[in-house]
Amino acid sequence: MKSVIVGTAGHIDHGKTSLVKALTGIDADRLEEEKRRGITIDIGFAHFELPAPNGSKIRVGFVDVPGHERFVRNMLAGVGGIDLVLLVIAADEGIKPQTREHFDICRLLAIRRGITVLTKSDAVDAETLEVVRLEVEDYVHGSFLDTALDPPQSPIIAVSSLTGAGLDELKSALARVASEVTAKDSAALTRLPIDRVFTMKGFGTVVTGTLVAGTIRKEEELEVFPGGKRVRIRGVQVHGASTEAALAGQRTALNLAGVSTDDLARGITLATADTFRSTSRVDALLSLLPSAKPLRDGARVHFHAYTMETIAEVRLYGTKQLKPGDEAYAQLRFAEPTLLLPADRFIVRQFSPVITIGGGVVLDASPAARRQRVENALAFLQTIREGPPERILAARVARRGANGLQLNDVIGEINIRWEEVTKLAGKAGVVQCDQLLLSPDAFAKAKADTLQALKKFHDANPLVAGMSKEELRDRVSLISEVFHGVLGKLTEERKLEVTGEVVHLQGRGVVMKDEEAESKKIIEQAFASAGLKVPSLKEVLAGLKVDKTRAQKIVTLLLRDKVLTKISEELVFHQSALADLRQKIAALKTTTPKIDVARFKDMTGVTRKYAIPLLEYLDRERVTRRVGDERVIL
Ligand SMILES: Nc1nc2c(ncn2[C@@H]2O[C@H](COP(=O)(O)OP(=O)(O)O)[C@@H](O)[C@H]2O)c(=O)[nH]1
Ligand SMILES: [Mg+2]
Repeated sequence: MKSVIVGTAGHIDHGKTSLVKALTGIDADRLEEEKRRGITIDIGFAHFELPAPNGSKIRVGFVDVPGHERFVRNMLAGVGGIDLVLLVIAADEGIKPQTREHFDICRLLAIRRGITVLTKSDAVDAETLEVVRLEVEDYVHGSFLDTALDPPQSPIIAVSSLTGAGLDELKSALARVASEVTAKDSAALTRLPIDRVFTMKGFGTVVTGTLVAGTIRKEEELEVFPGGKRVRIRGVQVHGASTEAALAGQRTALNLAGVSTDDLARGITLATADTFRSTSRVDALLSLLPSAKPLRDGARVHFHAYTMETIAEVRLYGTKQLKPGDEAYAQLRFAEPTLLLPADRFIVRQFSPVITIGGGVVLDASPAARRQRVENALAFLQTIREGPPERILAARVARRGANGLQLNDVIGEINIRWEEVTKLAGKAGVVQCDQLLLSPDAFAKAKADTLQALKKFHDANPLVAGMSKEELRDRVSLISEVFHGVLGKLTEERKLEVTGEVVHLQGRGVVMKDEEAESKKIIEQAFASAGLKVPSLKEVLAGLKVDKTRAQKIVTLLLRDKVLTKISEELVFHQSALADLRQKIAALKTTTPKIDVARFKDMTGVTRKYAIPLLEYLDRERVTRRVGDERVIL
């Protein structure tokens, strides 16, 4: 069943709460003070089901907001997650200040669909109703509530909650519009902005909110933003009924384990764990309402997004002042960290007196910590604004330069699922080194630097086979993933060769003559095929065509490249034999934590003459530790 969230909007006393009750039978004014004073103070909730035009059912959740100007901040906490709005205007009063302010907010939040409802139709005569209708039609002209759109999207409907007139027409219009709105994505990463926190007898901590993305299942663990605390979901309710899972687009209540209400409040967000980061600054496109005063660079504002609010300092990019009705790229710096993601909408209100002055959309929630040149920042934000996704990813990777962007961080930074990341990375034309994404430019530079460093080394050390990996990485100062990616690529391109720990340019390093190369092969094979029962080095060298000094040089190279390892004056082993041995010993650990010489001899088939030096070698390598006559396997 499709779930949509409908918000009310409009001036106080225009009949919003009465309308919700007339439609659903539920009184959304839940606070004692609200009932006593007869006004809505905080957001309230109701729900019902509507038959969709295609015969299925739609579950409609209502968020009823207060119309009083003093409670606009509560209205903002409710409007963030709605899919469509009922703009409520009383026929006997027409457009009033909070009609305008709420409507401005809906437009700034880019709410796409809605219905204009003229309430209290019973309180005016037909002629007055017609005048108000014309006035309202004019007012919403050119907006998402424009009545003249083709095909018709957003009707104006006159109703009376008192007599019931017009309610059926409203219901069928609501069913049509609700069936047309794009449903929230329940497969996306989960985010639940919290609007209420309370304790319930016998349950403990309960939080509620509109699930704006993803799915929340019982027993799942979520992360609290800001702060990073973990909570376990003990129970899930949707519209007052227990369920196994809540889906995006549903009013959701969660019973939480592992937290007290002191750690929670309206404005926090529960989200998929280990994925996102809170941020204290975002780069955004900021629009100022035509009715606002000019906004200067550095001004402080009240910032609202979903259910959170904080104070923000506005840093305009490339201009000293934002004119009414204009928009500009800006960095918003928050008094408190919060979870925000690209494409999130927000509202800003004047610091004092507090009125709504503008809003916008988050483009980048992980801006560079260092101040960058304005042109670069502007070009980057322009790219993010225009897309497409693969170009955005390419730009995000490029700005990380030589250190690249971890796949893990991409997910949180642009809010996409793991499965989508590699696909997008492929389209973006970025280079993947292990779990890291790097721009083609940065990768090309890393390659060039590496070749350059090697060339320099060979020129300075003509008699040395090559450079150790460690020294080379140090010289080019690349992070490990990039360095290994570069070595892999350059090997593939046959520009260099890696032997053990040594790197040399193709065709450089110590050049072996044919006889030497052959001798090297013979030595290597002699040891490789012997396993642990190695021949003596003398024996092997005696059988070679080359003279003793040259033979010794070859052995030195094999030892330095770690193809052979000397474990005592007489004993040399091939690295594959030693690797095998280490593995065998490690595998033994689960069944036999200790081993003595006799057992070792049994296992390997070597004599005592070999066993003792081998065990001492294993001690040195910290594979084993000698305790008395035995070895503990580490
Ligand atoms: N005559 C008439 N009065 C209404 C109607 N709807 C609401 N009212 C009255 O208008 C007042 C304000 O209604 P309420 O729903 O609380 O307005 P809200 O502040 O927008 O939520 C209450 O006294 C209602 O009884 C209606 O359709 N006709
Ligand atoms: Mg009300």
